[in-house]
Amino acid sequence: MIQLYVRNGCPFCHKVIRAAEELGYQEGKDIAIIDAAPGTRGREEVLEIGGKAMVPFLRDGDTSMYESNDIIEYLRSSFHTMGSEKA
Ligand SMILES: N[C@@H](CCC(=O)N[C@@H](CS)C(=O)NCC(=O)O)C(=O)O
Repeated sequence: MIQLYVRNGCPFCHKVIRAAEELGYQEGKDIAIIDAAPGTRGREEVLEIGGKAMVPFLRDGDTSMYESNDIIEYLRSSFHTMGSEKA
């Protein structure tokens, strides 16, 4: 499942979450939304995987990325693949 690391009060994170919802991703089923606020395990994971303490951050298997616009583009292009996997 795609993992999206976010934190409260981050407008870029909210933009990505909104886009995921609009694309039809269902939280807990298609995408896991993980809190990466300072002091959380999520924050440590972002740092370990991506090397920077920045959100939003997406991980999908071996793929990982920062930048909300890139994440939205990735979600858009992955949705079809994901749909065929579910079928
Ligand atoms: N250009 C980035 C900006 C992301 C960004 O500025 N994120 C802020 C939170 S809104 C951040 O992670 N700051 C560092 C921190 O929280 O430690 C994007 O579009 O995703």
